[in-house]
Amino acid sequence: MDEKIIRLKDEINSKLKEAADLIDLDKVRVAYLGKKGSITALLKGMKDLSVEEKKVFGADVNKLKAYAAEKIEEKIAELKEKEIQLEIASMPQFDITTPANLTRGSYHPITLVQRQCETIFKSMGFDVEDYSEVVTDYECFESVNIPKHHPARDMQDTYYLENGQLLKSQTSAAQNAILKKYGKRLVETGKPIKAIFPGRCFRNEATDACHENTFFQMEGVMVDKDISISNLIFFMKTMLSEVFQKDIKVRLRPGFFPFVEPGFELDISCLICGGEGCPSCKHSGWLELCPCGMIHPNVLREGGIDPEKYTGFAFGLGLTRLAMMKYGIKDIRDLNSGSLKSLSQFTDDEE
Ligand code: FA5
Repeated sequence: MDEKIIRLKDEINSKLKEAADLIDLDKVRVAYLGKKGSITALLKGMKDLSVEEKKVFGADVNKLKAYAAEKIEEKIAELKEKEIQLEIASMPQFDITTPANLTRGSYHPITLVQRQCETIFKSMGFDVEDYSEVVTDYECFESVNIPKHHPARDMQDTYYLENGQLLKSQTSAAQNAILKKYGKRLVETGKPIKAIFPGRCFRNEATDACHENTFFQMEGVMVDKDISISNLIFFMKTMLSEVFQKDIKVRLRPGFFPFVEPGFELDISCLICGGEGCPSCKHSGWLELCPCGMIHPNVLREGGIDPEKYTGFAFGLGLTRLAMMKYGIKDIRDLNSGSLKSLSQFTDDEE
């Protein structure tokens, strides 16, 4: 074999040995097999040889070319494997014998009472509706008999968007839409309107143990012929006895809301202090829980329902306060705290 070929073969072997990574290796490939590489140059230089010499020398150069290509491929595979092994070695090591953490997430106490109330009302034939959190002034106030500049607006200062919309301060904001949605069916089929609509409410107010700026309410309406205060009291009593599964002291007193006439405040005896008075009930022994009343004729009319033919009741249950009373949570602010330590203690009665 030609000496040049033998030398080149040795050279290639030692360069391949030295190549530490894929970049080095590519340099070797270009140096020997590239367009201007040494082996390519040998092949090009054969033009001056005799036919006999070409046969022998050409075969040897081609053997060397195949040898170099094969060795480069082998080295690529070796370096790639090395890189993989290095990456594996730099990865964190896991002990697969460590026992798995099987802790499950839990429902928020407000979700639990909301679901419970939904189940109770569904069993009494109520539809459950969802409603947006961003509403118009008309939905939140005007449609429920609170015209612009009405003093009742002072009780519910909320957060306004630049486009004039607002974060709903009460679930009553959905009343008008619900009356319109089911009113036609009531007139045509005589099927009463019975709906509840839970939702998050917002108020720009100072917080304390029983007031939050973000809290949940659950509105309910029922409209039919001859609906009276007795129907309202029946549904309120049923709901409370189902939620608490025990006798609780309740009081009904007159309350003013422009969208009901007459209107009531339904309070429950504070279950945190047993009615003695504590920060959770503002030291009164009673907690305002579920204002309610007979829907004002103006509200029915605005919802497309004839108040001469139909009457109805509405209530606005304070779901967040209900969760406080049901689970013995002394400070409403704990519910928005995001503290898993306190929030994960609660479970569904049916679980
Ligand atoms: C209303 O929001 C009326 N829309 C309720 C209503 C509906 C009356 C239908 C008549 C007919 P009020 O502002 O009182 O009313 O709120 C209702 C309930 O929401 C309160 O009794 C209380 O339980 C809860 N609530 C009100 N403000 C807060 C607050 N800042 N933090 C926590 N809960 C609150």
